[in-house]
Amino acid sequence: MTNTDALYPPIEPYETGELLVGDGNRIYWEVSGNPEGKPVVFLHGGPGSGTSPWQRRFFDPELYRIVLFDQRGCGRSTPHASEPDADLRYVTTAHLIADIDLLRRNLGIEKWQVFGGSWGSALALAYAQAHPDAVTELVLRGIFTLRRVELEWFYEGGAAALFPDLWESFIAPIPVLERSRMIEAYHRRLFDPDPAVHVPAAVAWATWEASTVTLVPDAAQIAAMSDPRAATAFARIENHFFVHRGWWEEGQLIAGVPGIRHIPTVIVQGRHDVCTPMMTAWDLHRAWPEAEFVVVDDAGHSATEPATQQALRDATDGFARA
Ligand code: STX
Repeated sequence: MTNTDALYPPIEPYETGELLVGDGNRIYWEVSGNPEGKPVVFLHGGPGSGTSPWQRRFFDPELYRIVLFDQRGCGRSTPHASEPDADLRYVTTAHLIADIDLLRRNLGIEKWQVFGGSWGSALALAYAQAHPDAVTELVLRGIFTLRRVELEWFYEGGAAALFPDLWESFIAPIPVLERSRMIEAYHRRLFDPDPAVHVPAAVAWATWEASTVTLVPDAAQIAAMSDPRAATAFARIENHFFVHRGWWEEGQLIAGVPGIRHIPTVIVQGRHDVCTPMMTAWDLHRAWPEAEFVVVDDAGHSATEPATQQALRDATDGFARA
């Protein structure tokens, strides 16, 4: 699915499990690498995309104890948000932050590195701001903070300037009179219990995102993300978080930098990121000049591109060897 030449070789987990987090939710988790190594947790994007095995490979397996988990409702976690009558009442930012910290304590980890891209960068900032003493370092990629301007850019027409052809497919499931509020219009369809309504909407939503996150379209990534089950969970969970603006005050994550600025941090941003454009990484950099700021000139949004992978690997190698 992905060019992973810049990454470490494929590895399998030495331990996997399901964490009971309450509210009927079970969280799939796995640990790979060195059981005695430096702990790191990988926070996936979306929200709602789930983890993939290649994401273990950002970390030197001799030096890191690598924890991946699927956030509530997606990946191998249950109940899955693709179920026709899924109820996402217990899927909120506060729940995800509590799950991360419960997982940390269950694994017997006192402090860990937090690595997150895209939505994972927002969740990493929020987790670090809630639990600064549990975080040794942060590696943040494709910075996303769910501000109004970011959502309007990607889901309400800004990015149509660059992808007018793909935008037509994104707006197709929504009647013309509802197109001035796409996130809300999608919400009504994505949460309709009838698969004949929610599946095509979910596939259109996920296809828009999958088709615009790389410099060059990646057919395998688009196919994987437009699988009906994966697309339904991804689109529903993303849309649910966006309708609720992440349960944050506007600008809260960047305003919260003073509480975490002592944490060693690397920010990696693709220059041509259309999904989470560089304006947000720049605002974070301005608020947090001590954090190392790496702009990858030949990359878009996704962590599947080689130059971004190299920059992320440099960051994790640097922290492991410091
Ligand atoms: N969503 C950003 C995000 O986290 C606003 C994200 N978008 N696409 C992805 O993640 C994939 C890399 C899973 C395609």
